[in-house]
Amino acid sequence: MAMAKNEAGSKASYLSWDIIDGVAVVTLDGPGPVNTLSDGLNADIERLTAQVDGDAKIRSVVLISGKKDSFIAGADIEMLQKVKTAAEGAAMSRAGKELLARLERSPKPWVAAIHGACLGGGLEVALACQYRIATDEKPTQIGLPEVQLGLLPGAGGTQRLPRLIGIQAALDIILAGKQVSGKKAYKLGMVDELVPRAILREVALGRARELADGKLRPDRTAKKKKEKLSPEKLARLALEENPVGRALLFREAKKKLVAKTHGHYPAPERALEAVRVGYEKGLAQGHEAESVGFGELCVSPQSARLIEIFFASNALKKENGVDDKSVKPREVKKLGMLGGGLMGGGIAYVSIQAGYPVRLKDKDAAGVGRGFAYVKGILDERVSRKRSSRLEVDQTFARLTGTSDYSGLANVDLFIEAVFEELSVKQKVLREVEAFCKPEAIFASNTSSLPIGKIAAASKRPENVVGMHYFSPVHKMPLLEVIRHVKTSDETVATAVAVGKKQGKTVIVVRDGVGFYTSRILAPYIGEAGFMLSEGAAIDDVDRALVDFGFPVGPLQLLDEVGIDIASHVAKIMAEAFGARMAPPDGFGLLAKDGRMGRKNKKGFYTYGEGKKKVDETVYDAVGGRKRKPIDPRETAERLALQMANEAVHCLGEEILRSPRDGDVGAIFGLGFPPFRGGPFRWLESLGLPQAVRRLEELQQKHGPRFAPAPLLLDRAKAGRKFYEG
Ligand code: 3H9
Repeated sequence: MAMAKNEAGSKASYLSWDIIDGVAVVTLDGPGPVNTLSDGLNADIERLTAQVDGDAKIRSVVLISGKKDSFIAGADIEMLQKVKTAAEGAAMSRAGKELLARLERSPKPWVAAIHGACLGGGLEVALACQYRIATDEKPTQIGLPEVQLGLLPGAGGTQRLPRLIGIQAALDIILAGKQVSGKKAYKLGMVDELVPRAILREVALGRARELADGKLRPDRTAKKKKEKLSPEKLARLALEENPVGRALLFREAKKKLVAKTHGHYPAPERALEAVRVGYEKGLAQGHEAESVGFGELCVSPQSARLIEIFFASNALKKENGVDDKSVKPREVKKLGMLGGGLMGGGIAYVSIQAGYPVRLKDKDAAGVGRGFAYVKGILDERVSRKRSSRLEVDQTFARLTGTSDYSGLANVDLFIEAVFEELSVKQKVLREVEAFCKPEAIFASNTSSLPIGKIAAASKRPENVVGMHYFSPVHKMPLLEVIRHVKTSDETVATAVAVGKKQGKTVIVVRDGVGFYTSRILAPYIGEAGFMLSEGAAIDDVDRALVDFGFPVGPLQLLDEVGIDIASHVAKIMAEAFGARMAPPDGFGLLAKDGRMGRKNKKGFYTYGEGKKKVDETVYDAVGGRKRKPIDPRETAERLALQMANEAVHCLGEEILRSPRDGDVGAIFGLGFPPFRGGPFRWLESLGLPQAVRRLEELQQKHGPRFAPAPLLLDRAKAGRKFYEG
């Protein structure tokens, strides 16, 4: 396709354009690493629309990004953080919509040429265009993630998306804050065409011309949509086409939502409401419900907390994990995985997925085989869920080799051990590795509680020894806790952090100590659940109270998942280290003794036979008998959460943690602390530190010294200071 030469051009600060053959090709390229909808870009688009409308030479428009991998990543989140009132937020939403309505109604067709992140307000811009083309490449992610920030799509997304792809399909995206690939977006009808990046601009230019000439009329009728749908989806669509069916659909969606959010997350509920109003009362009212909802959510505490977490995890992505920013990680070309159990297999998987060749060692061929089978199982699931092609997973799997002796491990740069949680076993493995490995090789221990310094005591090169505490299941859990003992070198820490980030983890670095950070704050929380049982509470009542507080599962259910045997092993280590503060309640310690291990042997706090999971009443025989007493759920949740948060403050005071931010991220990403509460430190701040001290002291009076407020909490409360300052 021959291109006419640039006829006119302009450069504003956020975009520039060339007019080619009557098409204004607009390149979005604002300051900063990604394009965002900021006051600056909005003003430039406004000027551009006026120019397009008034310039007879322009017949259509292409919007394309000048950034490497982002089209538009949504509204500028920092700008949203500055919104002071709901009215201001709603006005911002209305102004954005007015602008987009001008594109939508323009007689000159607008084409969105999408490569990279096309999220939130970015997708809303694309939805207002008359035609959308996306690349079929990895960086292209299209979606409406607003609810993950405690917001709703405020620039028309709740109205335009359902009308484009159907209500249920749109709700799947809006209510979960989902992002999909270019290919999936095409399948869903969110974009009209899918092309390789190399020809994106050219194809977009061609389509813009065809649209202007009336030669291209995208057919998005229901009939056209139906051609692509499975019988099941057709039935769903039929439901959407009449008011009774729609009412049913909205009712079901609301029920499902509330069951999931327990009413803690107003954003998806407001988004659902806006979609419903748009169908039941018409577009104008739907848009208005969206704007009002957006404004209110902008100033909600839930959104403030979720946005803080977004920025906290972004900041962690850029850090090397040590105070000296100039420290560089060592190059890791090959990884050695010692132990092929659940953890070892999981770590091997995330490592080969990150591109590392991994040699997996276990004590015999059967152990190696188990590790391989575990990795293969996860890869096969990716294929069946259409996340990867067979070719891709075969190539990934080829990076894994195995051995039952130490052959093929001499050139390994980083060893990660995940053998039995026993100091002597870990030290033995360390000594064996050091007998043959390169002097600069790093030895990382995946332990959840054993002090790294004690493991490193067996080492000739303790500066190369570090902890890498992964969470189970490794391929799903987002956190990695890197632990440095007194002699670990900065370079070793930075290397462990860099590897963890490459494995896709959010990484916090903590100082060595029994239980480090996450296991340490989990112990008194779980222990308190045990005390509740000893006082006569029912298992399911305690679990429900914490789920209602916002945890994904209750503490006793969590124990069943982790393994009661493993937890009681860790609890013993904790009680030895911290004394009375972490001593388990009477009877609780006996539970592991009669082979009660949790889900893995179908014998825990619950029974896991056929049918519905049920409380195993025989547990009560060890903790005061089967007659149980009702509890106050709010008080219960507060009591357990305060145990966790108070211990987190101990960790900050003892400099186990480097910052409250790391403590909040660690508790949310590692233990499921409710994200909308912002983590233990933000939660304590939201209670007010003097009030938190008062509550702890009341609980101390009632239940004993384990509730004594941490010294740092007392200091901060007394001084009228917070954890996050400045
Ligand atoms: C919205 O759109 C509301 C509308 O519906 C209504 C309007 C009326 N704002 O993550 P990275 C920064 S709500 C400000 O490291 P990656 C980020 O902080 C918004 N800044 O890169 C970082 O800055 P720095 C809905 C943003 O490649 C840098 O860009 N949109 C924004 O791993 C690089 O980011 C979202 O929720 C933003 N919107 O991932 C999308 N986006 O270098 C949020 C990015 O100074 N963004 N930054 O630390 C993301 O999910 C990822 O950043 C993205 C890139 C996938 C885009």
